[in-house]
Amino acid sequence: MSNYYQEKIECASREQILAWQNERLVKQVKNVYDNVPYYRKKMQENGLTPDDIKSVDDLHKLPFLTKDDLRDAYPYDLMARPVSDCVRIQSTSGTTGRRVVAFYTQNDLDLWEDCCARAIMAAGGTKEDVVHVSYGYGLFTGGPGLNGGSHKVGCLTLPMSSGNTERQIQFMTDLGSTILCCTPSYAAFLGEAINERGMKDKIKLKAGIFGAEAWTEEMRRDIEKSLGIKAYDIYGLTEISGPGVSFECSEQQGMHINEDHFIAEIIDPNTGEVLPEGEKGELVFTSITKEAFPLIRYRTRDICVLSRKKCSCGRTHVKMTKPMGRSDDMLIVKGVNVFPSQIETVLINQGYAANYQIIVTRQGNSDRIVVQVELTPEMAADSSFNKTTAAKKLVSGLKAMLGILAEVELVDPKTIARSEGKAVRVIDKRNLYK
Ligand code: DLL
Repeated sequence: MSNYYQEKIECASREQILAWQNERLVKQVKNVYDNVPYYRKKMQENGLTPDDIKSVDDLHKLPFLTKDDLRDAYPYDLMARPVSDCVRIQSTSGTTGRRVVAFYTQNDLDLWEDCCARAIMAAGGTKEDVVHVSYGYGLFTGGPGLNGGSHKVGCLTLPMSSGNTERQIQFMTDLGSTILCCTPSYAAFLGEAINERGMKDKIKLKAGIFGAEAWTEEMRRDIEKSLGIKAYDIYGLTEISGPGVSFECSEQQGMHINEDHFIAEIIDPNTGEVLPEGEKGELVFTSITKEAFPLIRYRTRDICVLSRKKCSCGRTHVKMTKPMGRSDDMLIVKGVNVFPSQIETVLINQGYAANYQIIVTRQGNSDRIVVQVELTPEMAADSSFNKTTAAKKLVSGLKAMLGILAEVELVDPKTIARSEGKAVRVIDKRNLYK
């Protein structure tokens, strides 16, 4: 068995974890102040210098970073190291306007892979395992992260990437894959495909590490049943490194956050006030060991609860619940981050008004997104207006903007209900957050 499991770190006392965090935070704040003009300016605007931050207790004084900051600073202005020190970028699944690019030094990659290795070990992985990675490879962090973690544990690693179900099943049976890493929706799909082909007896899977999108306990049970495995949740985001920011252990009750690398806070999304442990709010991370792209108090927009209740696995790092929703309007559809504003941009560019509704459903295990768009009164009155051609043009504009296929339904003017308050743009029927 690999001795990769970092017991001294993962089961350290609270005092030890705090000591690491205090020391690393002070160093990191000085680092960004000295090397990231964008953040230095933010600190100065708040009347702060690095001397004001002496321990984690002072963290709340520091300004937040948001996705808007990342966009303003795109691509290089939040880097704390020169490009020559960096060896990799990864990027979110968003599109041009919203794309987030994160940078890594070799050491950053090493620590990120450590986090993913911890997740694999927590799911029972050892060097005897055959790890089947069906997260996408490339800019998305899923494939590269779990791939690196699997190497660290010493597992035979199958860099499958997503898609091509026949090949997935063939490799899985021929090579005896024991741990599957992919999105929960793809795991459910593979489960169905394997059962449809009567191949369940031929697979040796024992565990799965699934994340990157919201999934329910019901979905977990379905996947566990259809693949005959134990299914573990894994959470992360590109900005903070990728998968492995937190992961589930054998208790399957919340995900341990790698507190030696990331300080987690829960805030009230409306006021920014830090909430006590156990309260529901927006998760905020400070990366205290990142070299190239260290983010201080980054607002994830994910809503969850933190808990320091003793865990039966022995790990002492704080646990987060599954995300219970988002404090912004981002949707994750077919694994891709979608903002209603992107859809609106396409509509406006093609001459429509902002009267639309986005309906997301799940059929079997695939997401379906339908955009209902009102014709303008001029379009409706114009006898030469061709609805089929117009809808096709919208579909292709949306494909270019979102990178996924969205269906379009053109409806008559004034048929989409107007709301008296905030417009209800999104109807998400998937009920993923419970
Ligand atoms: O999804 C990183 C990742 C890859 C995580 C593979 C786990 C496995 P992004 O594309 O930047 O990164 O998307 C990050 O996805 O803020 C959450 O809203 C959502 N998310 C990630 N993991 C989970 C999860 C990757 N386990 C955004 N449950 C995050 C629910 C999740 N939502």
